[in-house]
Amino acid sequence: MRLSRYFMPILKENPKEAEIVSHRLMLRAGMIRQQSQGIYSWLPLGKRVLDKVNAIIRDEQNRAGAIELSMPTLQSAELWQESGRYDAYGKEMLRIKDRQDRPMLYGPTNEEMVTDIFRSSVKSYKDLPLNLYHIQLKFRDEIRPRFGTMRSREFMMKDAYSFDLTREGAEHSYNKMFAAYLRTFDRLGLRAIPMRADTGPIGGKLSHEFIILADTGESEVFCHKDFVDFDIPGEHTDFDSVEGLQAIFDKWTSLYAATSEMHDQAAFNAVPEGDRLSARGIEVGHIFYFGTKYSEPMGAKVQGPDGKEHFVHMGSYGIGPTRLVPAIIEASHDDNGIIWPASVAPFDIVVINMKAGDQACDDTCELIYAALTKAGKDVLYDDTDDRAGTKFATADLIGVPVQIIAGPRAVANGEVEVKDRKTAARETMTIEAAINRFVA
Ligand code: 5CA
Repeated sequence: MRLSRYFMPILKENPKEAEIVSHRLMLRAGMIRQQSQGIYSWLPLGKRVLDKVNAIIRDEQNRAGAIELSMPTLQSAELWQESGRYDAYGKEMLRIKDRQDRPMLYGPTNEEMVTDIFRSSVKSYKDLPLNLYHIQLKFRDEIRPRFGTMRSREFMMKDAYSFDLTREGAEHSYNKMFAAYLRTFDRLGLRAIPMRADTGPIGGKLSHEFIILADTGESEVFCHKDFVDFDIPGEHTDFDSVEGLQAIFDKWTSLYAATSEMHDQAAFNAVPEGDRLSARGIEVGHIFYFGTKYSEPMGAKVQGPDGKEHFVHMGSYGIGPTRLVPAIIEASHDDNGIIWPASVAPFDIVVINMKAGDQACDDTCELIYAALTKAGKDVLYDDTDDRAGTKFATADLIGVPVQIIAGPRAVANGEVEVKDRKTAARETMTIEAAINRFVA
């Protein structure tokens, strides 16, 4: 992508409305724009990051055996009247009427709709277990939308829904998502700790929130500090192994970890004082097991091996991609801007032409840009005629992991500089060496 032809509206000034660093940096880097309170457009740079986050989420959902579909944002009120949640959900639900005066709503979550899909076609235990997910916009009319896309009214959610014949089966489904979440957040460059949590309007007795420790987090959390160094389940984890996944779950729940709603001070006091971590955190995921809470009122049942009908046991599993992007920034930035983990960076490399219009600089940059693009890298080429200082500041602000800098003096020697955004280490090398480093 040539910067001169791209749309990346950088802000020079610090936006006054942003209270936390991630919101400030997302606005300054031209990633998002607020359209009305708590409702955002994702501008091209932000969209690239969001897509990369979603690709990792999708990859790990698929690995764990979940199957992607797509459900609409608008739902009929009837389904919610069946489950009994239509009145209970309260003011957070945006209620709408269509031209025939039929009550509709903008979905805050999809338990009812997915249960309706399930009951219309699954009739036998032989079709279980089943886990269906989608990545779709949701709307919750939050009282206090704030911190940009961290807590917005319209937001994106990956929501998965599992169906099993028995409670034991449902626990295995829960453990699959538990392990998939550990892997997902790790690949996003984050350390997320599962904590016992309040189930709120989704219901059920068992749930875990996945929390990233951050000073700007909205949740108050308490946990054993060893979680910070626990091993993440590997790429070859067998998601069909009941014992294997139970062992992962048991290990990751063996020490104290709870959000403030579930906090038990006496149990926390039993943790040796030096091992106690009492901090603030960002909830990036939440998983639930709620048994037959929706299947019973909505009549979602299958025939079991005993020939009888059984209401299915369900769980639901949410991740907030539009919250994850600012959460990653909270965890990884410096005074100059964002520092993206390579896995979600909007571009892999930025090529900075320090003197656009100078034939040697232009030729060198074109050569590098073409070679790296051909090798499958996402390359941003800063071919604008801005001052070098402005270009460096922009490259640091948008946090691309590698900068290849071509200035007239180095280029005259057949060389460029390669700068690592995170460490700020700079290396001078031949043009060929710079290309070869990234065309492995
Ligand atoms: N149906 C269940 C799981 S599929 C559910 O709705 N769970 S939830 O309410 O906990 O939301 C799941 C995730 O969505 C949260 O962990 C959070 O990451 C994200 N999320 C929830 N509300 C917001 C919001 N207002 N802004 C941004 N992300 C949000």
